Amino acid sequence: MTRAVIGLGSNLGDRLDLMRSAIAGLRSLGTVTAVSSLYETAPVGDPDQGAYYNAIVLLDTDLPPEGLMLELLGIESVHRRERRQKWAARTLDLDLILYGEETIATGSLEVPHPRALERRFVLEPLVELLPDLTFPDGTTARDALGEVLDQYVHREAKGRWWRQGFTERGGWWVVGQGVGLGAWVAAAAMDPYAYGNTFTNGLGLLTVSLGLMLGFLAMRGLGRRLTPYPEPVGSSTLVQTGAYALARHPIYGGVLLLAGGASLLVGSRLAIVATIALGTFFWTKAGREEERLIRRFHEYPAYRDRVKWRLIPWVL
Ligand code: PH2
Ligand code: MG
Ligand code: MG
Repeated sequence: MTRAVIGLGSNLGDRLDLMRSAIAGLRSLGTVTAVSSLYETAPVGDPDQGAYYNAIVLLDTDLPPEGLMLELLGIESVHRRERRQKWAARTLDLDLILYGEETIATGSLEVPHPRALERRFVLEPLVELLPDLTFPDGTTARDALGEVLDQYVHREAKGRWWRQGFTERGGWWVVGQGVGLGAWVAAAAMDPYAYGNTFTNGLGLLTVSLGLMLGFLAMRGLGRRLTPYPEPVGSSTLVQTGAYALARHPIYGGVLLLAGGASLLVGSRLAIVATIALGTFFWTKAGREEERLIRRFHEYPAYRDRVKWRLIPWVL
């Protein structure tokens, strides 16, 4: 694990939303251990552009510096960054400021960032997070900051400004999912008309096993990309293998099989009704998610043509 220092900047479009979405993307590259306050800063370089939002993120990552840089470029391009000319206004700029204690100078990558020590919009949030930081050449960030106080920065927001809002994280869809699962548990636990025989028990056990298998495989395939609602951010790729080669939303499918099988095992008709309701809900939620995924992954329509089943292979 190496601690990387990443600088974020945005001066076009919905700046706050872009910064939040970028941080959500960074979380797929390692562990975000700290996020600075949000600063509004006067443009450095070409003065003929709007004010920036800037912030610093600390990321513990296993990616090598070149790999990390490629991922940062990937996140930029997802956010419609166009490289028309150097220092022009940009929707999102992600700069690798420091990578551990390393000094790197290859054709495409220079670390520490060559202009970091001259820019208050980098140094101010950096000193906020790491007051005693020293650069590999021996300069302390605090001393460097003392030299650039003529540049304008204003702390716009501190605290958890970077948390994505209710809607971005799924909003009522995620709440509804919790309610649906709770309703199923209540139905299974309270149903007075329990029944059961060897056939339904056997079928129940088989279905539960298939559900666990599908859900487990899918979660393992997603790894840290697993979220309650797919966030169309980051440079992460579309998972199309494993359980995702069988169904497009295999976790929902797994949960449905589990609920259906357990309903049979418990012998609850009420729980079977709740399972059908849950299935309808997952079907609709997955459809909404696909609209987001299509916008994020241009290969999604081809994937959908290839993988027919939305929730459960060969069934739904
Ligand atoms: N980035 C630039 C050029 N100028 N000015 C501010 N205030 N903030 C930036 O992030 C910034 C800039 C090139 O990357
Ligand atoms: Mg920059
Ligand atoms: Mg850059």
